[in-house]
Amino acid sequence: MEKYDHKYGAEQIQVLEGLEAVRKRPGMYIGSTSIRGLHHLVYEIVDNGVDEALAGYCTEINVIIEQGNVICVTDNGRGIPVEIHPKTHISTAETVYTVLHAGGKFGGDSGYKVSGGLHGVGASVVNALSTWAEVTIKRDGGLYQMSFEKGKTVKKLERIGDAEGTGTKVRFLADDTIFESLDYEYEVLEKRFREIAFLTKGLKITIEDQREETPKKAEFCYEGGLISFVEYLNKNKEKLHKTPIYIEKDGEVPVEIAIQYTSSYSENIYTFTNNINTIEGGTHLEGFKRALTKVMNDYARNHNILKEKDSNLQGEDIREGITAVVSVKVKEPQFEGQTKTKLGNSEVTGVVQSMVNEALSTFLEENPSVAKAILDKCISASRAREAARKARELVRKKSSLETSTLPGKLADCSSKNADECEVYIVEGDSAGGSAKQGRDRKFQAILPLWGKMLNVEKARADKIYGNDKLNPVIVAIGAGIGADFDVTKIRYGKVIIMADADVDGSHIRTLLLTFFFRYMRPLIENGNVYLAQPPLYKLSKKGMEDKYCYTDEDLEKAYKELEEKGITRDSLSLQRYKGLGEMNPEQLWDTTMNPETRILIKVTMEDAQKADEIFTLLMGDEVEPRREFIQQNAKYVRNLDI
Ligand code: 0R9
Repeated sequence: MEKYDHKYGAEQIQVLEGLEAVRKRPGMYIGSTSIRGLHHLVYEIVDNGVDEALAGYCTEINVIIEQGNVICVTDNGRGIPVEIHPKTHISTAETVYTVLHAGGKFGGDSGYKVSGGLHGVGASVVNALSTWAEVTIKRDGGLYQMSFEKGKTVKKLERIGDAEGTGTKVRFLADDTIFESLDYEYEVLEKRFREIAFLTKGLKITIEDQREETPKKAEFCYEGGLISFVEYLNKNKEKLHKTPIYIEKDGEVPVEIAIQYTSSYSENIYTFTNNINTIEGGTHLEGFKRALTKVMNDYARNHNILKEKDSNLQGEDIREGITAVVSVKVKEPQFEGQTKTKLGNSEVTGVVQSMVNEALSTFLEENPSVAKAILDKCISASRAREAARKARELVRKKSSLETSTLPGKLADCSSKNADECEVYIVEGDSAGGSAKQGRDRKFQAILPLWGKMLNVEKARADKIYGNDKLNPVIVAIGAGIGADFDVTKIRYGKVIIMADADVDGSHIRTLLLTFFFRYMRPLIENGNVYLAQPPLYKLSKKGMEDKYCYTDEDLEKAYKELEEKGITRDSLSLQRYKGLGEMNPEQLWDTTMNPETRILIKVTMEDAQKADEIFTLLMGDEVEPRREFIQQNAKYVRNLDI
């Protein structure tokens, strides 16, 4: 029997059953028990502080990753209420931490907003999934504290001293029997807090990682809110107008939008609902796009930029080069889609649409030079689209004439079942040769690429079709390109980029990923793109099976394991692979192509924003930020081929 059992009444038993359910099925509450779910715990607690900021009482939130992966979050809000709650007969603070979904309901008419959605599952879920948690509250001149183990109260809320000011501090250690790992990724948390700071004008968020000798730290506070967000996203791009366009409307569904056009060819619209990144878009995005298309066409007509004979600009013409952030607050958000990141509330479309219609047309009338710069760009995008259509027709006609002309360099596989087929896109002819010999020709195809690739960041669609480097890739995959791309037609379930672990290899990887990202995005979204990981080292010794190592850590581990078996470092011979070309076909099969033993890294879209940033940085016009990035990251580049 647990020693606290005797204290619980009927209500408390229900509470315990609730939290037990969370521990039994954590995935239902936080999505997964992977690192993603682990990070959700932190977001959950931080969100409570953000809600207090939105209510107007909190100006600062501090997050610390302490040694041992303990998380400490502090806010300077009013402090969670400490008085006995009339319904549960325990303190409100303890109620919030032990009753599922207690958050907002117990806040009364305090103005406390429930964020809901992806997070918003409540502090009690974090508590249930933590080995221990401790909450300290400063309120009414007192310092209060309570603590928990696996969601159960081990120390009830009590006043432990006096305090100046108000606020809440939460420390917790996630349960390592529930989560796959407790190793928080500083960069992921940092990025999310930057995002929250952009979305919550004026709120200061700090993060500190104390796990290593030299702690990492960052501080975010943006008085400009979404304007600062768009400026940040565009920092390496050439802007068409100096300040972002900003529109805002309060009401049932508060909407806030910032827009800035750049000379780039990509479209970057980020949408948020209650501060949650709605990666899959939804009704707010729909409303925004509709209004944007209408306002721009109306303006162009009214100012004779589009003549009577001209057809309307299409949405995609109008969105070329746009960077926008759309943020809405919805009382009862409905999230749909594969990852529950698509806003479903239908009433939001009209709200966003009419406010953008009104505010944006006023803006354009008042800022004719900005309007002209944007519309010039839209018109040239429209012309390029027309040229691209013609080029595409040509490619299509050609390929239907030259019946199933697969690229000459492609060594295709014999199976026609896309689900089991894979194509290795290999850099260089010599590696291509080894791959062709080493592969299992039943299901593995090889497409060698050579020479300098086209930089797709700097080219519009009409230059991509018919490009002699990219065309073989398009034809081999067999599902079209751009708006015509049909992921159900792909000829291979896995498109695997195999390149050396050196600078040239990384160049070709980035170029191909840029290409897929811009022109075959569903291929990435559908999880069909992979990176092969060739080994960096081979350890060998007479009479011992060769051991391949894929990272420096791998190598260290292998040395240690072998030492435990009495094999000394000196007795081993170490080969460092400089490139794929150095491996014979059999080695290439064993290490990089055999599905039983190889390591493949799946390319995900989760971070489209980050990908776009890096692509733009590495491929775009601005030289200085690129140099900075390379200098900053040079230390991470292993095995530079010098
Ligand atoms: C460090 C992370 N911060 C929090 O978890 C946190 C929750 C919280 C809060 C209130 C203020 N600050 C907070 N920080 C609060 C106070 C009052 C009303 N509503 C909210 C008030 O003073 O009247 N609460 C979150 C839920 C609750 N409080 C409540 F349900 F207990 F009211």
